[in-house]
Amino acid sequence: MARRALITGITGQDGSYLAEHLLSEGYEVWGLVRGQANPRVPRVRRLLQDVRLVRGDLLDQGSLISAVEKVQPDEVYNLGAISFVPMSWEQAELTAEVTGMGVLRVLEAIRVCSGITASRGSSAGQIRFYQASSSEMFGQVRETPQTERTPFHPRSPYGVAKAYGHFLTQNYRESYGMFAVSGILFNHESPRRGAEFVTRKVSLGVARIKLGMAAELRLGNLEARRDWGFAGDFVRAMHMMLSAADPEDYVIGTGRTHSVRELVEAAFAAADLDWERHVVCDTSLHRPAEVDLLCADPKKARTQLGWEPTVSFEELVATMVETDLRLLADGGDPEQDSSWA
Ligand code: NDP
Ligand code: GDR
Repeated sequence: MARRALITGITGQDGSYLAEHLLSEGYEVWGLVRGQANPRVPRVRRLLQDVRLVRGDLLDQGSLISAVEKVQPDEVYNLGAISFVPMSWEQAELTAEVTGMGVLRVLEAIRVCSGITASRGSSAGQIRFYQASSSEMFGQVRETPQTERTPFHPRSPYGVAKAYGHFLTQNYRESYGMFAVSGILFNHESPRRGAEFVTRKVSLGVARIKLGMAAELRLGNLEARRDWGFAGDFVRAMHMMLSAADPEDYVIGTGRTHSVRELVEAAFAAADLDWERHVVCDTSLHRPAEVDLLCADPKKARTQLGWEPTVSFEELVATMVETDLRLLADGGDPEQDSSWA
């Protein structure tokens, strides 16, 4: 029988790539969707025709228990979150509820549906659980590159909520013997990235300027450095973690770091444009507390899982710019995410 996976966050960037990957591995894939008329659902239905949908919300414990009961998954991937860091200052409580407490609710749904109690731990045939942890937990980094042992110092309500979910996942593993793991993923991008994140904002901005639809691109802190990889590579790592013999946490990143300035230079160069003529630095886009430098040490994932990234930073940026040039030239609407088609 095909293995069955339940993915929260199916309408997001990673949900789509993970669903495609699991389908290609022969899985039966279910996605959790919230809302009575979620505008992203038609996009999921178009792109991921073989994915089945089940209703549920990370804010609603009962709905998650019902979803796990209905789907009877072998694996649960918790990708759902409020994931845009600036929003976590504006709606800190909601971020704590969705991005932090949502992890507790999914773990509880699995625990309850599996009949696991403090005195009756988990046994063979258990549901395996993946939590989408984040390099934002490292925040003001204590060492570079960051490993599974680097201490956390989150710099946003988002990072704090992710740290809660991370420790809770570890705690359910230790308390109940659950196969529950966290992937500490560094930034990963693609043409399906939300337009609010800097890579997509830049690739769309470059495309608009190249096509004469805009003259400038307003950005915040150009000096921040990130370890940017390709989302398609990173979802493979999620699956590898749940397919491993033992439940362990892993850092996933490329091991290379670039500044936002370097990202901008590469993206404008890919369209034969001079970035200095178009980019405007806007201090209103700076964050209350910034994460200055992130760079992964993915050695554990490489040696224990055999995971390697396949797409370089330069290829990623060029692909995103080319895709957005095509999308806008064809009259596509990035708000409707036509680049998913
Ligand atoms: P996206 O922002 O693209 O997707 C977030 C998903 O969460 C959407 O499907 C959204 O669904 C869902 N969601 C939001 N609120 C709720 C809720 N109350 N109940 C159920 N689902 C909800 O994120 P990504 O795909 O980029 O990231 C996936 C996960 O990985 C996130 O948890 C993110 O924090 C984490 N992460 C991402 C990294 C990256 O670089 N992309 C790096 C490290 C971690 P809806 O359509 O209903 O809004
Ligand atoms: P990040 O991604 O906060 O790292 O979180 P984002 O792309 O939003 O920012 C990266 C860096 O770019 C700087 N920056 C800008 N960012 C945005 N969004 N818009 C701008 O105009 C701009 N100008 C400069 C930021 O200050 C920051 O330093 C992402 C999310 O996917 C999280 O959910 C995930 O956990 C982490 O990556 C790892």
